[in-house]
Amino acid sequence: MKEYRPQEIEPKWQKVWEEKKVFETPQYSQKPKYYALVMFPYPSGTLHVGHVKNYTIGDIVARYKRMQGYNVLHPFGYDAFGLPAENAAIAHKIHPKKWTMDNINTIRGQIKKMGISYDWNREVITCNEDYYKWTQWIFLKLYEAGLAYKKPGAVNWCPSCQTVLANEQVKDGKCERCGTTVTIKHLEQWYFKITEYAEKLLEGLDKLPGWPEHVKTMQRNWIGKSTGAEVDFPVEGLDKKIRIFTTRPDTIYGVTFMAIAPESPLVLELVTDEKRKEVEEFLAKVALEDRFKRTSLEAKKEGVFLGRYAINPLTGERIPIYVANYILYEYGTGAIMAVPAHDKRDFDFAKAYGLPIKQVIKPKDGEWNIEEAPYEEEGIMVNSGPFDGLESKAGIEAVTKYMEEKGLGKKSVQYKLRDWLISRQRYWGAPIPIIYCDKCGIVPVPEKDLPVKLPENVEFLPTGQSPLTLSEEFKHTTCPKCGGPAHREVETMDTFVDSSWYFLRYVNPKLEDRPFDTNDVNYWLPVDQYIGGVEHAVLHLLYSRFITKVLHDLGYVGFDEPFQNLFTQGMIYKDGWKMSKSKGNVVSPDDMIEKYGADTLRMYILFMAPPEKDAEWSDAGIEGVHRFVKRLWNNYYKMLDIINASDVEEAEFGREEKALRRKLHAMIKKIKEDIEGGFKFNTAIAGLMEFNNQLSDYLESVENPSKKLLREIAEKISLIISPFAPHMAEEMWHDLGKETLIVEERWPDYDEEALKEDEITIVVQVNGKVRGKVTVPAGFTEEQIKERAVESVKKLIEGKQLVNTFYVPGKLVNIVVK
Ligand code: ANZ
Ligand code: ZN
Repeated sequence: MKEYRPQEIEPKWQKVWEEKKVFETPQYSQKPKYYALVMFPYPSGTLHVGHVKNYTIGDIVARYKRMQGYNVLHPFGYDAFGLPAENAAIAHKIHPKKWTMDNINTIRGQIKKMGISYDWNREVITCNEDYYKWTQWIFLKLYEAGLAYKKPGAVNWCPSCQTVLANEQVKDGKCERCGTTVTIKHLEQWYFKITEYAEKLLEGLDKLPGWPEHVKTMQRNWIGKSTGAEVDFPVEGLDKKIRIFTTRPDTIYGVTFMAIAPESPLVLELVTDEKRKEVEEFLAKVALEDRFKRTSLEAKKEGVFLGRYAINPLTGERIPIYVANYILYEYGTGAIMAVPAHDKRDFDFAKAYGLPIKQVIKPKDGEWNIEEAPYEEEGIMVNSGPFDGLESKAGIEAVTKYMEEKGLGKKSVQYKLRDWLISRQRYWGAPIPIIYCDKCGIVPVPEKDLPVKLPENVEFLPTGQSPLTLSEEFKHTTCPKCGGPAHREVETMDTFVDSSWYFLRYVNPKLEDRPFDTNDVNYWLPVDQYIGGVEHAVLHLLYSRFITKVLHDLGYVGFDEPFQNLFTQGMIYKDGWKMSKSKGNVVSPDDMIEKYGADTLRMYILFMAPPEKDAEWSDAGIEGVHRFVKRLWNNYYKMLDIINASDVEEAEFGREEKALRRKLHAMIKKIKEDIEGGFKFNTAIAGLMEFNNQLSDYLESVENPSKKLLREIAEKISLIISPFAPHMAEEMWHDLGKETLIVEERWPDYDEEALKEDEITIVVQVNGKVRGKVTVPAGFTEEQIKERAVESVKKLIEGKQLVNTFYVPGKLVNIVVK
């Protein structure tokens, strides 16, 4: 019998697929389209099995859909700009481009050995000029639309990465990439106005039933929409007003102080002379503190009285004004009306500074001791003059309406989302296509002058400034408007800009005069299935949606959501840790392929856990799957031996054959449902394992196996496993005598008829007299048949004692009663 040698058959079939160009996707086809996309990697080294999981899942989807008659687009590329390349340049004196391209070559080789069905003609590399030219074009389009602008301000600075970070790249006050505590710097930087799309980005989520709920929730929370009111509190004795934002206008009768953010210019405008020194000292102290810690819910509440009072516009009460550390300057209006009875932070502050706590909302039922804890829920308004008795919701409306009528305030919607800071003080990114001219000011680079190329010979030094700053050749240019001397923007774009549109470029990767063709992208997009890590929930996935919506509104694409369905896969751990070079716990796909073959590795990755769950790598686990793969192979070639033996007679289907055929079709049904019902590849493979055992039993126990049945099983098995273990499937199919490639065949459907169990009808006698009939599955045991027979005559024998039952196989049951 033929031995299983993955090291021979895998490269062989990979070559055939390549030569026959089977994975090259026609731009248009009669078949329905299907765009299967995996998040492209950052080429920072070699891939480990965790990365490969992503591509394996994508490949199952792509191959399965292809075998269901779809025109499948399944491309691959590299998110090739970014810091690690530049850090490697500084550390090893190797140019970022060389470092990146070397890594890409390694990764490409690794993936090809996995047998992933990519259309390699569509490979996209974001650091290539023919790509970043169009990233710059997108910048210009946003600039023209007023959606890219430059402003000074406090920005997040990573001292280790030596560059600014977008808010989305700061996790719990730390750099998302390197974990260093983020500090604040004051810089003039470029932003994309993603806030203008806050509402559209929220609304769009409701049209994405194919996204996991938790990812949508993360995006909703990140956008952070709050509805409430802005109210003006006049300052006593000054011709000034403090504007606040509140989500709880129903609590306005409970305001006992006001609080302003330390960064607000209002603080120094309002403070009295007596209090000035104390306040200035407080501001100096806060300025040194970590902004993220300072405003966290748990942080100690601190502040200083400004010596000044405001007037509550509804009650006319005098309200002391404080500067307080827990107020964010960038949110709402940077000032609040404080209601300690109903807000925890205000409560803590009031307790610390001995300020009154006045209850104005009470629970619908029961009492609440407001001195002990704030009551933060909605309830019934009390101590609120004409509004007493209203429920919070109605109260919010009534108070807001009243204020609007009196010109005291107005309804307001606020978002937590901030504009996307896209400048980076680094070399290895797409240069921002902007020129500064002393005469003309900010001048965008004309489209015809794109790309603004990165100069090759620059020095890489960890200075905190872009190396482009030091490149005279790059910096000096002429103004496109007036022709006078001018200089270029020396900062580059966040790499998340590169990855916010790569899925469009795959459609027309070689187009020279446009980033993509509108008709072509309208045909291929939205992406039918996107697969990647959940860590991008509010980064890449939000930015891509934003850029798509902008391109849609500018008329370049006809759809406004890029990804119809999203699947987030779990990670692979080793020895309880995320795989990383520094932990030394990386499992390399190359080693596994050498040892077991790519088909085993693919099967193991899919079998180890539900693909959305994190899973722990186990050497014993892959061993086990490898043994299964070999058993399956052996059964297959045992079947082929029987099928091809001339001295074996064709036998009729007996009971065993019918039962095995039923199991075959039940398995096809199960695997189909597992795949289509949501990526249940692990149970699909378990189903295959179970069937393989049943097949073994049959082959071992039956003397004269049916050739016809074995031929059907062999055919179906190879087709079924083709998306999972494509090389082995191809080899089996070929050895079965087929002249086509299995990848171009249809995935099998199950035979509804075969699923039906055979039935037999049994006569039921009581004390020897015929009393009826029962129909039971042919596979029933004697015990089961007798049980059914007794059940069918239950009424007749009620109250009598059952003495015995006799069974004449396939014919009758006689029940003896007294
Ligand atoms: C009075 C009040 C009474 C409030 C009450 C809450 C409960 P979200 O849901 O996050 O939008 N706030 C407003 N601007 C702030 C800022 N810049 N820094 C810190 N806190 C700020 O929260 C809105 C609420 O957070 C606002 O409603 C305000 O406090 C506070 F029983 O106003 B509230
Ligand atoms: Zn000029």
